Amino acid sequence: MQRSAESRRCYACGSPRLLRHKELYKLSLAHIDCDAFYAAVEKRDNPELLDKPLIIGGGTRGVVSTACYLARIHGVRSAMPMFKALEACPQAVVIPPNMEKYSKVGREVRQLMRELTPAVEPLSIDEAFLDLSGTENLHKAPASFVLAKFVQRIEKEIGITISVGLSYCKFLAKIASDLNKPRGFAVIGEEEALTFLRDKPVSIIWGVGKALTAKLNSDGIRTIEQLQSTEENVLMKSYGVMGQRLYRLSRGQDTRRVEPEHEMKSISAETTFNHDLSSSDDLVPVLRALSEKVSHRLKNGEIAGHTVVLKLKTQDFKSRTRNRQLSSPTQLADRIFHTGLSLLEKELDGTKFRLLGIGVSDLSGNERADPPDLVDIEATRRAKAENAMDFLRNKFGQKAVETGYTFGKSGLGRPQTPSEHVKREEKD
Ligand code: DCP
Ligand code: MG
Repeated sequence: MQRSAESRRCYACGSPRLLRHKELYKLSLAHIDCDAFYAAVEKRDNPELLDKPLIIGGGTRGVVSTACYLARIHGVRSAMPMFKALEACPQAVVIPPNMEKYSKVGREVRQLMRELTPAVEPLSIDEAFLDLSGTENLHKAPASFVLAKFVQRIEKEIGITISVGLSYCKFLAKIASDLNKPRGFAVIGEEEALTFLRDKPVSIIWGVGKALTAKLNSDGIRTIEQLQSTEENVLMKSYGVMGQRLYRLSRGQDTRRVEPEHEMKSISAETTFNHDLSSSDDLVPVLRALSEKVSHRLKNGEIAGHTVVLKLKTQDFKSRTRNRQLSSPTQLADRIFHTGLSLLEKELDGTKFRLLGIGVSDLSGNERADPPDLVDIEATRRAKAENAMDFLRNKFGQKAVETGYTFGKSGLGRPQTPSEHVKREEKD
């Protein structure tokens, strides 16, 4: 970006990469994608890897998850079988993926994105659309400047690089972010959209996968220019609803809005019984199994809930919901279960129940979850035991360890698979 033709560096962000564009002050829809994401995180954490070709992959799937740009020079690509990748680049360092670490970094990047605008729509672990329209007053700068600064911030604070595509619609912003990777910053304006798209293959159109590309090709349509010169009704006759999309996108017309991520409000699991149940003997093992399910979801998502919610439905379809706030957020099956149990015990008066559910709400990250309980030594001991069980389950599978509550029960009150489900309620 530059103010005058003589500038050697952008006056706003200091970058030596100058960029000029007629619509630079007007465009505000961005797509951001991290470069060689998993590999970049590993290089950040081990500088010895910086100048080495790096492949993240292997493990049980035996394929490449990603490769750094050095390894890509040798032809290594995502989803390639590992043996082929090593044939292409025998000197590559191979590291198995550490998903927990990458999810954390992905979350940190999204968090910083949300400081630019609330309109952030994540598409995957390392990419998102951002709508920066209307944020000029807040930032005292147009979107393009804000994004250029953001690139620097991510490099400095997170230690990885990103590529930015800036346009007026989702379709072209996503294409743009891929144009100059890595550390790319590409702009596609409204005026140039038609010419930009003209010679591109039809396969770059959003929703045109292998099958449709093959069909279009066999109908003699290879480039977007050919779609641009075809009438809408003709395309619709041949390709149905997709024909309309082909017509519009080939002309750079895309009105899809950036839909901010709906944050989760609660996580719960519930089950409807085949036969209505009323006794503690039948209900408690179900409660335990459901608590473990909820806990598993929380641990996987690195989230915690501050309030435990018990849900019951009586034989005559009346709902009962009981809540209890905890002293600290939890992810532990043990805490969810014991809190749920004390709520459940008050309801056991002979009433027959057709449904039991347990969950947590007031969700947050897991940073402050489950501090050691100095008062209840037993609870701390059980928490330690649960962590040990998690370790074994991660190593040997979910069914490797069962607790006394669920082990060897008749199965009568156990969740009945068809109706059992885990719910993620979305915030509106
Ligand atoms: N990924 C994977 N298997 C694939 C594709 C991707 O496991 N077939 C993982 C690894 C990537 C991450 O998802 O690091 C993000 O996917 P991208 O397609 O954005 O690829 P990269 O970020 O690795 O590279 P690029 O710079 O091309 O975006
Ligand atoms: Mg990426």
